[in-house]
Amino acid sequence: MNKNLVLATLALMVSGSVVAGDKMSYKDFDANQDGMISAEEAAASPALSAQWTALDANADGMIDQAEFAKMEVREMQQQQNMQQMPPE
Ligand SMILES: [Ca+2]
Repeated sequence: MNKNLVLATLALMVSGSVVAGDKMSYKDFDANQDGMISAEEAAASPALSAQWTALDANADGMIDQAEFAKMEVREMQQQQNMQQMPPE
């Protein structure tokens, strides 16, 4: 068996699991790298499309970096709230 092929397959498995397990960043969503996330690009992520209306604050049909940053801040705050608040 080709050793290089084995190594390439392993590398692919490792990088694939990193993408699946890690939170995606703005650049990962911006597939065509035009600096904006379109609805089409957001469709790659069910979580992102589910939040699309909330994310697109100025309703121009694109999510820019400022809008994406707001979502990240909101998510961080939610996580902090969950850690701080005692269960009801
Ligand atoms: Ca927008």
